[in-house]
Amino acid sequence: PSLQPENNQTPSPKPLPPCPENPPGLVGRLLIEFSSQMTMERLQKENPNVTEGGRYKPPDCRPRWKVAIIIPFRHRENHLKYWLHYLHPILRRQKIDYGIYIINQLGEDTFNRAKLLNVGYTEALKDAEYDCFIFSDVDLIPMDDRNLYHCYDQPRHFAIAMDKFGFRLPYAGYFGGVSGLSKKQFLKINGFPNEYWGWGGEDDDIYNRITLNGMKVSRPDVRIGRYRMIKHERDKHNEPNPQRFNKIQNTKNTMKKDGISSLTYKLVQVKKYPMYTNISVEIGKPP
Ligand code: UDH
Repeated sequence: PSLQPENNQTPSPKPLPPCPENPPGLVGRLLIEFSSQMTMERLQKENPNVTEGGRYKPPDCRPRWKVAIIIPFRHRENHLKYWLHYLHPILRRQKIDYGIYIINQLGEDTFNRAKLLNVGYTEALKDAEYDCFIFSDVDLIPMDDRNLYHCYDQPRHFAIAMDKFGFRLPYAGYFGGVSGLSKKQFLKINGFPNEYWGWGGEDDDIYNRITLNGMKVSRPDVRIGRYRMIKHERDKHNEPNPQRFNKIQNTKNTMKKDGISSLTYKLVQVKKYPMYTNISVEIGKPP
């Protein structure tokens, strides 16, 4: 009898092995600086394996999570170039299956970070079956690639040691900058609040949602969770919100009705660029 397969199709490839928990290509502490000239052309040359819309998956192993990285955004083009320049190679070394979503608030009304993050969650899920969501400010770059951008058993706070806070947590319940929740964890807290207009408080509200729902925050080692922030002045139309102190006292009452379940917005444009997907939205203004 012939040993050849009966049809002449090539045999199906072997299933990939699961990705290692500690990817061997990591380099550890990184040098991060923001003085060299950055262009999108340079980014594309540096990242030939990133596919349209800023998607990537490791060719040689099967990652446990499918990660949408969501960035709240308005008028920070220069920061975005640095973020992409540093993060694409880091995420590739980390063997992450990911897509990058920039959620751009149109118009000049008051900025609303948490509402944009809710929009990002919703829109990313229209694009692919993500089960993990990492929410990152555009100006925060990890200084160590062992800070792995996937999800964990508990909601994750990644940016625990920022240069601007002297590489320490500013307070025990800090959940700002870069955080990550699985789809299940995100839905358990009804997503993020939509009613924090202007700067501040929304991250504390999210922290409250997590603890009030019986979860706790997981964090990397303080030597690994270090970040550089690109220095900038306060943006226009993102003044500190004077209501934030009152509002974070009321999370227990507000979280059930204000969240992903009550999110409304107007999607204006989805555009896939080589290094990221841009989602432009109108999210309204404070009442
Ligand atoms: N963001 C924008 N555009 C804006 C406002 C905010 O893209 O107009 C996004 C961006 O991803 C940013 C994040 O929202 O990283 C958080 O906003 P932020 O950078 O204003 O918050 P942060 O606490 O800075 O980092 C507060 C102002 C500090 C002024 C210091 C002056 N020396």
